[in-house]
Amino acid sequence: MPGRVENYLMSRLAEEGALHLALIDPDKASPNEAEAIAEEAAKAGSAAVMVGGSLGVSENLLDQIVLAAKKSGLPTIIFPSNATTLSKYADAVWFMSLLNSLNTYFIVDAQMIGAAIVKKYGLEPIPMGYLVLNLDSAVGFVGQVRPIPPERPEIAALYALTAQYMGMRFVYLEGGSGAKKTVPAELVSKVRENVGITLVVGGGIRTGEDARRLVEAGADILVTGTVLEESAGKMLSNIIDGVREGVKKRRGR
Ligand code: 1GP
Repeated sequence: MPGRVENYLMSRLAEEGALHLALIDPDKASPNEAEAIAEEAAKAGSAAVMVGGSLGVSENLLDQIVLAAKKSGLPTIIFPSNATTLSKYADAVWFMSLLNSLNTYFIVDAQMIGAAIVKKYGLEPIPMGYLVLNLDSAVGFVGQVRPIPPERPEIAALYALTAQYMGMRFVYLEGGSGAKKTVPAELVSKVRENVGITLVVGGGIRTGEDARRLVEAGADILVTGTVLEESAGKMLSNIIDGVREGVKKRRGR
């Protein structure tokens, strides 16, 4: 059953057509920087703050970043890289399975171990299929990913459909944090044509134009991390304008 944060996201999505989430990596931002980014995100119109990263994340660091980000008033959602990268101060957790990992640990075992902690902390689990498209990223390496051939977007679409058929309500197309290029818009369109669940896209989004293109192609939620760290949140209004522009273009078609 959807909980409070998921319902909030879905009602904003219905109203606004597409959303932006600000990602903070505890290995890269200090609590003060996290507080500043989250405040900018709230002002600019982001829907929530995601906290997580593939390397160098401890529960203690997560706690500090979540507490700092919460001052913005935005909901905080953990973006876990492992069974114990969770914080009791967060509102929710993407309860996600790395669908195209070669290792069952990242598909279901880490989740089994983490489930006890999610329950104990009372975190709202939001079920998500996670698809990491390539190996050129920390998450691809750590998650032992089997990359999707770029010329076969239908494979990504079928993984996304699998997530939907398994009852996951969100699917995330991950291009890798700091990627030089975003997930291709054609891939997003291909997945969009095939699934009805909420489509999240992230990795390498740096400009309003990137955001517009991906939303126009059918992304429901965009995630940006690196560009916010680099600009201390200053690029946010640009990106959110791009999200809104993408919604207009999509609706005008
Ligand atoms: C990483 O998709 C997210 O998991 C965000 O990527 O840091 O490139 O914005 P960036």
